[in-house]
Amino acid sequence: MNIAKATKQKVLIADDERSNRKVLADILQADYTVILAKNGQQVMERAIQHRPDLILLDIIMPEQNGYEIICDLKAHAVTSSIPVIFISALDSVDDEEKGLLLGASDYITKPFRHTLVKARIDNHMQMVCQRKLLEDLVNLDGLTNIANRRCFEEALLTEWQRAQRSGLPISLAMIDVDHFKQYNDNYGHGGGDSVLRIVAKTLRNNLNRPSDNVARYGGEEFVVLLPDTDQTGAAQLLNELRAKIEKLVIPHAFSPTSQYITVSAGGATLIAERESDAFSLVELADNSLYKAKNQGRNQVIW
Ligand code: GH3
Ligand code: MG
Ligand code: MG
Ligand code: MG
Repeated sequence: MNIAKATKQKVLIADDERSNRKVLADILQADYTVILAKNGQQVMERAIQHRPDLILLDIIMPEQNGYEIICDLKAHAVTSSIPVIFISALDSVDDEEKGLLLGASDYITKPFRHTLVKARIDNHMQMVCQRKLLEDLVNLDGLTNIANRRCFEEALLTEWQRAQRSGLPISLAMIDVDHFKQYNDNYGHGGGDSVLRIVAKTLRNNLNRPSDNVARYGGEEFVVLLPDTDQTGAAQLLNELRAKIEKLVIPHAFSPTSQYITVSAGGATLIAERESDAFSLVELADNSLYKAKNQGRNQVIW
């Protein structure tokens, strides 16, 4: 399968010896963005900062050895799924077995033939690329490129469990484009699709925290999930989002309530009780949305 690469994939090379780092960098830098690290601390810092697609890890290093470093990588949420290949002078099967059992994707012994190392790394990068593509296909909405409903429901369950543990409030809002059927009927389905893309982008670009989530729930309906956010903060954010969309001033001459594209939003905030159901939050938000529609649209009801 030929997968188009929009940007170069990133490889992190970790070795305490400068000459070893250089050999690998020389082999790889034509095809990949190369990041270098010379000890465990730099590996963790740079892996978290740059999110490389692959890590090439030496084993014999002062301070922390490669076996210890891979354990740290696998234990950290941000780096746990980055594949690691050991490249080591340790050439016994016991060392190789230990490396693979600790979660390495491959084990290459030094000295190595450059073309073979390059070919193996290319194969791994191809797999990384295919996995990302599959993850996107599973999690993203094809029209708007934001999270889809499946991905949202997974995030909701995770955040709900977190909220049950923390006792902090969790907020959710359903957002629905007003009089969108009239828009489609008069401006065409393609025009409608463009509106959905712009609305999605506006919602995504105006969330405040990394933990805030937006997804396309279905049709012309979006959902925003705001962990650790109380009703006052959430309603205020939603009203800002509503105003941002109104200020796009996308003409909608056939809307009975405004000359422009507007959205209505309904929200709910809960403290997640032990035995409670995450989807009660969706239901409550839906009820609020119904009220926002009935009370004239282009408004937020909590
Ligand atoms: P309200 O203000 O009460 O929400 O009215 P509405 O017209 O927005 O609601 P209604 O549910 O009657 O119509 C929603 C429309 O959204 C109808 C449907 O064709 C359109 N729609 C749903 N998904 C898509 C899509 O992916 N692209 C386009 N262009 N339109 C879509
Ligand atoms: Mg070394
Ligand atoms: Mg709708
Ligand atoms: Mg609608």
